[in-house]
Amino acid sequence: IWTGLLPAPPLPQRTMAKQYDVLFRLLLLGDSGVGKTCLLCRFTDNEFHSSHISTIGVDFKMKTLEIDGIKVRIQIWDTAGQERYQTITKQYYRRAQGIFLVYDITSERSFQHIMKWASDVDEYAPDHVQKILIGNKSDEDQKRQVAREQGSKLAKTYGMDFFETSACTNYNIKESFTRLTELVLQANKKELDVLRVPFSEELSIADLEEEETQRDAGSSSQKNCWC
Ligand SMILES: Nc1nc2c(ncn2[C@@H]2O[C@H](COP(=O)(O)OP(=O)(O)OP(=O)(O)O)[C@@H](O)[C@H]2O)c(=O)[nH]1
Ligand SMILES: [Mg+2]
Repeated sequence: IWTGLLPAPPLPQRTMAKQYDVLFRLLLLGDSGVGKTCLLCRFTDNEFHSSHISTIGVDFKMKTLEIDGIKVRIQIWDTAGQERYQTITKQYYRRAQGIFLVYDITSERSFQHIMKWASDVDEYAPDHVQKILIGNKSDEDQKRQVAREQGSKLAKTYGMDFFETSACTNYNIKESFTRLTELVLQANKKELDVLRVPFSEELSIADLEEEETQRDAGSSSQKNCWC
């Protein structure tokens, strides 16, 4: 059947469906190899890769969650843990509203480095940024070097929530992403009330954010070419 002359279907009208109410940026930080990219892939695509392909610079994925009837679009920035990318990755701290500090329960070293990551956050992220501590690879209990209690004690010292997770078995993944998003939502409640005025205005704010995101993505892919 010749369909070449059929008109293209109309583009979906952006004004018809409200896609989200608010957009937040979350950031994944921690040493190389702790599983930041795997946590993100598990959360957004329900996938797990057993090979370690080090992230170059930064990358991001999006997901929408509904919390208390509010559609929250989260843009999750996945940073490279390798030292040589830190000049780039630090540029992303200041625009984050929530940060995951990630270590690997089979690596004492990655746990000790949390102090360094936390002090970088103090220096480069906004004051009101929400943080949670993640001890990943909880499935590898036989190789454990960091006791659960050590993680929860450190989190307490910093006043953060704490989760042990496994990107491999999908343990506590949705819970930890949802928790950080809830914290950010609570912390930004005032601004959110401003956003929740007339529907048309809400949408245009969302559109602006979307455009900004596309610009960000453009600049991030340029920065990804770091070789
Ligand atoms: N057993 C187990 N292995 C995991 C888990 N999460 C990640 N890994 C493995 O750990 C390695 C590193 O994972 P990545 O997600 O690439 O680590 P990363 O933190 O993004 O590393 P950089 O991008 O270099 O900063 C990979 O071989 C993963 O398969 C987990 O929950 N359990
Ligand atoms: Mg990575």
